[in-house]
Amino acid sequence: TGSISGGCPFTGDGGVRSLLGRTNRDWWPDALNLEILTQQGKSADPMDEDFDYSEAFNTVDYAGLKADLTALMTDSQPWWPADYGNYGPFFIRMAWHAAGTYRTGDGRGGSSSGQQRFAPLNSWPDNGNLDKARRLLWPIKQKYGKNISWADLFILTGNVAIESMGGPVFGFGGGRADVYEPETVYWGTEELWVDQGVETRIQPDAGKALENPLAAIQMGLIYVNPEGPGGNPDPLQSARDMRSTFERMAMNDEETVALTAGGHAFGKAHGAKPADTFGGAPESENLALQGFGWLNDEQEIASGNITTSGIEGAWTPNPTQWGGDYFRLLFKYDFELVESPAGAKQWQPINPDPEDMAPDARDPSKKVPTMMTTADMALKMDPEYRKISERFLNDQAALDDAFARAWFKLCHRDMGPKVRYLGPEVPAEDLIWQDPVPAGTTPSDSDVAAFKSAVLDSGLTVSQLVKTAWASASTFRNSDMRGGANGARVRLAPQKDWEANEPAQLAKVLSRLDEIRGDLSMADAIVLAGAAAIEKAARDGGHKVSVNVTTGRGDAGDEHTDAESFEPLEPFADGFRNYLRTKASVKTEDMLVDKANLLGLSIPEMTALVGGMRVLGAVNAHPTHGDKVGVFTDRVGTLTNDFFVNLLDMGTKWTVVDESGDEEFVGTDRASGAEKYRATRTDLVFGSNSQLRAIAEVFAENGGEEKFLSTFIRAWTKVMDADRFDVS
Ligand code: HEB
Repeated sequence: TGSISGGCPFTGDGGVRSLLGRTNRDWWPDALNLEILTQQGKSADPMDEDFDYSEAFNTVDYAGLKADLTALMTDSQPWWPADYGNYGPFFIRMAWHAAGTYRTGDGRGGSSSGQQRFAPLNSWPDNGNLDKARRLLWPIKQKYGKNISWADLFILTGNVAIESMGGPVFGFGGGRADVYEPETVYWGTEELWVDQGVETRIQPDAGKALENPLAAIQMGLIYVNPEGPGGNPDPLQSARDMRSTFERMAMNDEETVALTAGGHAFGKAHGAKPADTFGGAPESENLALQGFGWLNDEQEIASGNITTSGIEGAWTPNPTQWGGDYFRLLFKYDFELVESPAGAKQWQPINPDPEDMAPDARDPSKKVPTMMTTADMALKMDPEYRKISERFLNDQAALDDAFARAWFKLCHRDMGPKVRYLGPEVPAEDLIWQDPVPAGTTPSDSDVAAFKSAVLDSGLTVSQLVKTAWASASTFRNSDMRGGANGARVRLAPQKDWEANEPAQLAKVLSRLDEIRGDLSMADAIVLAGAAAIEKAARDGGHKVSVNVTTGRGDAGDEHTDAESFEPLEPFADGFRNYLRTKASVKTEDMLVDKANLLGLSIPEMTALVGGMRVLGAVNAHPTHGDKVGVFTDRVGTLTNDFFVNLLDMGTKWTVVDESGDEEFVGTDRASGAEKYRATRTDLVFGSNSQLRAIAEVFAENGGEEKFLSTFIRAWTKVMDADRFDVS
């Protein structure tokens, strides 16, 4: 395989599904419904509108915070006593699970907004008992208040835990602002979860591969099942699953081995008893438990009978000390398959030497056997993983470096460009996965004006200029803050060759812009050319507008670009340009909404952009109907509200022309029967869906053209500048 993209993000087996699969409402139909209070644009966020988390973070007493966190590690609480008197390992698992939901397919998940506080993640079986880890942190969160977000605190606490146990750390960047409601993310369609016997998603024999963008093999897991696929203790199959899931997390083999072995240098697994003493998950709302779930039996907790995963035991004899014991034991011993007291399958060293036994978590004078999970055994049994593991076994410094870097990447992968990182521990080194862009220079107003007029004399059409600017900027996704116009990576592989970007035409436009750009960066030239085209198009419609985009972008080169890592950003559908590569398992209009969400657009903004780009002729050529699909105007290239006026006109009758695909429509004159327009689902949904139709009406009615224009320009500018974290 090798590629991290792995095809269309929305292909699954089943038939057409909703964009979100199952949601909190399906899993907890009885949970308190607060959604009605967030209607009519009311926000769930308690912070003032002008609250700026970066400003707040920059005032935090960082050294004091770290000292408090270090002290917390060994401040054992009676309601959840620390194993070995040290919460460090527990907090590392908390941080890892906060970050580990990240997936490259749509950039969603990850640690950047503190989602572990909310359903479904707070209740995923794999996050078992992490409710207690978060609660242990509350006094520190309370003390530092709005100056440290939960999202930052989860990761920083993981870092401090590693440091406090002698582990290597590469750095920390703050800047993850909390949100106050669960994010709607596609987690899958399955009704059951991993603890209810749901099928595993990777089954090569049954022709089943991991559906994109999902990155876990069963509903309710962060990644793989520790006991092996579907509970089958086969290390090689486990390796196969680790490879696919960690690849979706942007991790290669070396990073996967370093992370897993490095993580399991610390702590233990918990499987003291069968899980029948468990209560429901936190979201099941047992009010007396105040947000706690799972294990809450005080007696069991006090006596150390803790069950989380069901697997029991530590990986090493020194579970609160960084070192090379994990690999030493993995290679020193043969392992036999055993069952934990909770009934989980795990691997135990055969005839361990006494010094290779682990201390009991509550009674250091007692020695207990160490263990490996089936997933750990994969690091020894899979030939590729084994090569890496053997290297780390013999070179501790290499493991230190690989673990520190991979951990840093894991925890920062979804934060976007490095300029977004805050605090005194941001590493100076630029890392390729940060998609670095060399600094640009800001052109003078007169240079901008001169370039804009040169663009209009360049022979390039409004449609070409708008499409090129869109191709450049619209890769942005606010899920992991990647993509966007800065760097002008639309000139580079793989973007320049994406079908959605119409490569031959794109190349022509880019080379013409290159000829006339003078001292401007290509990145600025592309965006300014789009702005010039829109201003002209509005002028031609009798409106004087200015499209005020930022400038000062830099140009990235191939040396700044991990081309493969950009593959998941390729659009398989882009309703804004009426582009659909292949019909997917979700409705085409769902994919438009998904893209609008990743671009941070509101419903009116999405609507205005679609209608505007249609009349500007900024649509992709349709395989059979050319470049007229959705272009409901006879003034192509003029910025008008024609799309909406003509869409809502009862004089046109619409019929579907590809019954099977339900994707293509023809609009005929109701009286004469003559063909007037061609359309796709993403065109007609604006007349068919009642909410979108209500917006279309606002844009089509008397006086609505101004409203349309201002909304279009606001939305356009938002997309063009979406990645300008370097300017405020
Ligand atoms: Fe881990 C723990 C699995 C990766 C870190 N883990 C754990 C457990 C399990 C696991 C089952 C137990 C839980 C309980 O408590 O019971 N992992 C796993 C798997 C994987 C992993 C399957 C994939 C392959 N880890 C990982 C990583 C990291 C980690 C990557 C980081 C880096 N873990 C961890 C820790 C711990 C764990 C630290 C401990 C915790 C405590 O102690 O509490």
